Amino acid sequence: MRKMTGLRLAALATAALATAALAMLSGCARQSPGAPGAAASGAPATPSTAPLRIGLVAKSLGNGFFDAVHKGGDEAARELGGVQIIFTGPTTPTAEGQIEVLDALIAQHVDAIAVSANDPDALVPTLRKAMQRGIKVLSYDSAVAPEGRIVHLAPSSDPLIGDTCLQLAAAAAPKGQGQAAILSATPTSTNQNAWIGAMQAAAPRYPALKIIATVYGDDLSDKSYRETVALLKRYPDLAVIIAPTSVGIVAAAKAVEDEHLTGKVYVTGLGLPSEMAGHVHAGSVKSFAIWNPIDLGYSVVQLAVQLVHGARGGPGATLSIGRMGQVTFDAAGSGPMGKPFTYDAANVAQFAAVF
Ligand code: RAM
Repeated sequence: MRKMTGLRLAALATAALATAALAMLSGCARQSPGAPGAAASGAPATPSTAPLRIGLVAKSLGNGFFDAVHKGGDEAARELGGVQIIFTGPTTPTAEGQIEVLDALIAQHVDAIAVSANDPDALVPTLRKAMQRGIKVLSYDSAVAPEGRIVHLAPSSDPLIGDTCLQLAAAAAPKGQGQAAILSATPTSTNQNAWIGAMQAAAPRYPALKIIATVYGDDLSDKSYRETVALLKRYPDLAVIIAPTSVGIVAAAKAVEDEHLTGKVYVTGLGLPSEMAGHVHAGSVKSFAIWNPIDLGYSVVQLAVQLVHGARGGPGATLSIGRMGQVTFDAAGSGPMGKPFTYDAANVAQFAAVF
């Protein structure tokens, strides 16, 4: 458990750094002291034009996935010029924490808000208020319900992600069969719930795999670890744990290794190569998948800037996402970017250097 405490501390330290960055920026007229954990970055505007400000909101701070999203957002801001990214989020992944952060961004009159939602519905009234005040609102990664945003940028299609998770689980399970359990993020997280739904829909195609439980680690390392240990004790015949969360998958792999179950129970799901390489090497993980979160952050900032400049978003629209090409939004105003990519012992080290 010692290393988990370290992980948690690392998360808290990152949040503290973000808060320190806010303290340093609090003298700046553009930065509201009310924005918890906000850090502003991006290219300066020309002296005569105020920069366009985009609030890029994470499910929580201290999560490496969103740090990579931030990196991509900054890249788009540099490329476009005159765009300032205010990267922010609550310290833990709750809708209440995000509402506080969103209210602070509204008070600053930012030009656009892009949010990965901890709850599809709870943020809607606050985001509607933002839109009424002329702020362009988008969700990315984890969707807000259509009435609370103009468009949603999905990393990939939900059915494809669900099927990929089951494919990897079947490949990991000894002889492709046995009991599987899902370790998710928070119970209200839009993206994980959609992916779990997609796994359930795909399950008949993998009849040798039996999904016997779904538990929630809330995208907190220590809770995810404890939930995994409890699963391992409760289901001694468990063959695979599927964690469709970059926080949960690391904690689950660590728990399997600490419980000396490497080689008996395998962990798969969605994770960052930089955080997973050690676990692939240790043997608790054979393979896992993810899309590039840097590209996701880059693309959502590209979209936000176009909406601010008057582009029409919403159902049926096709918008440019810079070096990533274009995205077309479906009837619900949701647009997928690409396909998840699979990592294993052959390629994980190479990508670990990127995200
Ligand atoms: C976690 C978050 C995020 C998800 C990734 C895969 O970092 O829950 O929303 O997309 O995992």
